[in-house]
Amino acid sequence: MLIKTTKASDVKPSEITSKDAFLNRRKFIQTAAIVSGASLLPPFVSSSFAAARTKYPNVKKTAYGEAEKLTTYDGLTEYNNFYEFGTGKSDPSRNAHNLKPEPWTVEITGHAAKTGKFSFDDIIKPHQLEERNYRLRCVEAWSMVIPWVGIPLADIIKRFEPTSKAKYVAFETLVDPKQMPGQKRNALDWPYVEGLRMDEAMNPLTLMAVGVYGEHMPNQNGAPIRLIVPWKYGFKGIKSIVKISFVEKQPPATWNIQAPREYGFYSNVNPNIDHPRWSQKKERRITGEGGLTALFAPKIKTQFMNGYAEEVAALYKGMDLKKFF
Ligand SMILES: Nc1nc2c(c(=O)[nH]1)N[C@H]1C(S)=C(S)[C@@H](COP(=O)(O)O)O[C@H]1N2
Ligand SMILES: [Mo]
Repeated sequence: MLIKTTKASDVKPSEITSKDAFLNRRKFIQTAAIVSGASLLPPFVSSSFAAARTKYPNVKKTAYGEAEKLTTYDGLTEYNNFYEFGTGKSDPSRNAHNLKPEPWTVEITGHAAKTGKFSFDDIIKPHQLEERNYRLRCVEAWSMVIPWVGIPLADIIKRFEPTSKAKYVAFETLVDPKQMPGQKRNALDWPYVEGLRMDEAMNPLTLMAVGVYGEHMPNQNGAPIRLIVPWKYGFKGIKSIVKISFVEKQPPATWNIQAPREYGFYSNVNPNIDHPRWSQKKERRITGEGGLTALFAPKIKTQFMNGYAEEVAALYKGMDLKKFF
């Protein structure tokens, strides 16, 4: 999805090479740690590779995706898109230790009875956390299955009592180049922004995710709180959210304003509508096993609405999906 820096398409061989180099280096460092003792290692090693992992005490299991083969924890934390930490797939896992997800504040603004600044705990405390396995289909034609921990966005939204003027919900990611070193360059216009129509935001599938595998969200996956809209391309799932606004007009969305011919506002997963530079008919599932990368996994068919059409197709009834892509 690199637009400003190169004309490159989805997954570049150079990224795979650097990923392999990274994994080999990591193995070397782990071995070195066992041999020599961690205290001899440079400080970045402990902070980026031994990030503290914290379990949530009370997560309700659900039936969502229970039959799916999950992407491993290593897979979903070592192959990421999070341009705030660099544009390479392994940049987030290397650089996201700079992010401080605690304390965290989310500002709620716009057309709602209750607005203001809320701590992460204020946002999540009143709710039961759920585990849901969702398919994540990146627009670059790779996919994962991730056991998210989260809360239906609808339940959170209701507490702020949006008014009838609130037709859309807009989201913003943190801007702080000290914590997000990728923001020192203008690979994208910061902040990363996204938006949903109100009925999409209120759909029971839409999740505010705060973790994976029963644990707090890894920094590179968007700690401490990020959006998951499983029937849309992965880039709609904006990470490390600091602002939620209830607005009247369709809000800007980062990839849509960056390259409007390539990425629509809706961005529903649709194998029948190719990206101008590549097909969307198939995808490579990244399981994380055997050091699999997007280049080497076998291709599988991409499902209409990522397989969630039964739950969400009604949202787009009467709309020309070629026009509103
Ligand atoms: N703020 C922000 N959110 C983001 C991105 C990003 O670069 N910045 N990348 C998006 C893309 S393209 C994808 S595919 C998903 C990847 O989520 P994951 O790393 O948790 O798998 O995050 C999305 N959210
Ligand atoms: Mo993506």
